[in-house]
Amino acid sequence: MHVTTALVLCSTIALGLCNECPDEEWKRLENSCFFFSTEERSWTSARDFCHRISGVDAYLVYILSETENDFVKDRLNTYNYEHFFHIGATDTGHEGVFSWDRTSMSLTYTNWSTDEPNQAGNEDCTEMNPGTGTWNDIPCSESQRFVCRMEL
Ligand SMILES: *[C@@H]1O[C@H](CO)[C@@H](O)[C@H](O)[C@H]1NC(C)=O
Ligand SMILES: [Ca+2]
Ligand SMILES: [Ca+2]
Repeated sequence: MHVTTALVLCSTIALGLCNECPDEEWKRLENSCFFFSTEERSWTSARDFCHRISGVDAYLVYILSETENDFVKDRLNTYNYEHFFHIGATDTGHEGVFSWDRTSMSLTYTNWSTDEPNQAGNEDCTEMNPGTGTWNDIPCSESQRFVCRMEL
């Protein structure tokens, strides 16, 4: 196909067919890209980092299905279970009601660890256990690795 024709098709048929993730640090699942940090930040700082990263419209990861949860968990496994990762669920707005960092997305799918979320002390942010793929509410100030997500 002629290059110009391909460009026109890519810009007019915005189906994500021609788009790619920003760089090789992002891993793709269908039309979403996921960034797995190696540095540690508080949940709030990680959220701000995701929003700014590469100038793209990214968020702390939101997880909408078991397939997506498996995808994220499998990549966290490459860190040998040493590191728990922030995910985008928070109940800072309304204690006990979790929603995703991405605007107005409440949790349709959840995979809480047994007896979580438990609001032990003051826990309004969420991490994923890389061994099990299950979730736990934690203090937002806790510093650890994190996952960002964007749509193509
Ligand atoms: C929880 O996550 C693990 C790992 O992704 C998965 O194997 C399991 O099926 C999930 N449980 C539910 C209820 O989705
Ligand atoms: Ca809470
Ligand atoms: Ca907890």
